[in-house]
Amino acid sequence: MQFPTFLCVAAAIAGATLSAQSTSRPGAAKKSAHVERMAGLLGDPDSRGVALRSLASLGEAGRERIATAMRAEDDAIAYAAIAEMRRIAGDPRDRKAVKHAKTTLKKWEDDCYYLITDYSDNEILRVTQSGQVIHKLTEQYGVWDAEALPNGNTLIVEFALGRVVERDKNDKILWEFASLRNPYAAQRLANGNTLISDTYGNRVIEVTKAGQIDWQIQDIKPLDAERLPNGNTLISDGKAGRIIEVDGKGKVVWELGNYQGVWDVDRLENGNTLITQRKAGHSVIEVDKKGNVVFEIKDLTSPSDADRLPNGNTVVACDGAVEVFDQNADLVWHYDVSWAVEVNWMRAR
Ligand SMILES: [Ca+2]
Ligand SMILES: [Ca+2]
Repeated sequence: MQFPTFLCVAAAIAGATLSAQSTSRPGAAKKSAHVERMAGLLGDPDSRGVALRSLASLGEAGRERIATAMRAEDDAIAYAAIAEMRRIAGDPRDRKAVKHAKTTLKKWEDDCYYLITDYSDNEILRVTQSGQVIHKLTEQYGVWDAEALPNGNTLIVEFALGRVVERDKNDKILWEFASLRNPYAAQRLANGNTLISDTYGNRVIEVTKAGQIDWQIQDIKPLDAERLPNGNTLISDGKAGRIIEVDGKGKVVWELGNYQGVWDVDRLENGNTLITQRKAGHSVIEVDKKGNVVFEIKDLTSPSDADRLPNGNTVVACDGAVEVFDQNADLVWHYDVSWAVEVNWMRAR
């Protein structure tokens, strides 16, 4: 005997509805709406902390949203999410959450990478912490500095050719500024301009996308320069072995002197300054505002660049390797490179 077709359809719909109800807990729809609402608040700095705590309390679905936020374009959202995931991993009250958070953090760490400039082998490499090369630009001659841009491109300082270029992942040049005299460093600024240490041109210049010089400071031998959050510019001046901070008018507002082969310089979040002494110094030092050395990594082989990592470790580009040191200056990571002149840690996105 055959049922009329409409009865079969009705029975199938009823069955589907019943089975859906039987597998989902009451309130699940409400909970998922809550996850969505909290995730939507992550863009608001005032609500971010509360939203993350709330997501952490909403089980695996909430934690997955935190995992997504760890890879956000916006650094502030990403770093808050990473900190929250680390907090969950360290909270022993919920063993299932700890396990999930640790797996998530491990996967994220595996996707973070170092951008390494190898001056001897003419390569710019993207290398993960497990030592896997995930991208490589070859035949990059006379390159001293490279930085990975959020758009996936690479800003490259071609020391030997006297120019700074932006290349895409297929090595195509999308932007360039030439007529430089052996520049050593460049930084892409938030406004889209590029800050260049035109070392043998004895100047630091800020150039626009259209190639206009917007700002400059002269009569120095800059090996590295970076624009600080307060708008000033931090410069290592190789001529005088000094580090200076200049304001928008070029006035020196802070200065430390007498360093041996001063090279790379970074202002740290704690207000201290990280200095790489390439030649006679062979060391990386962290100094406070008055120049007192509060941290030091000694006996390096011709270091050119050092960066402080978000976890407090320090990565250094040396002749022969890229190395990471912990807060006791003990070596915790080593990667062989012919001659690393620049390294930048990039978080997974
Ligand atoms: Ca640096
Ligand atoms: Ca660096």
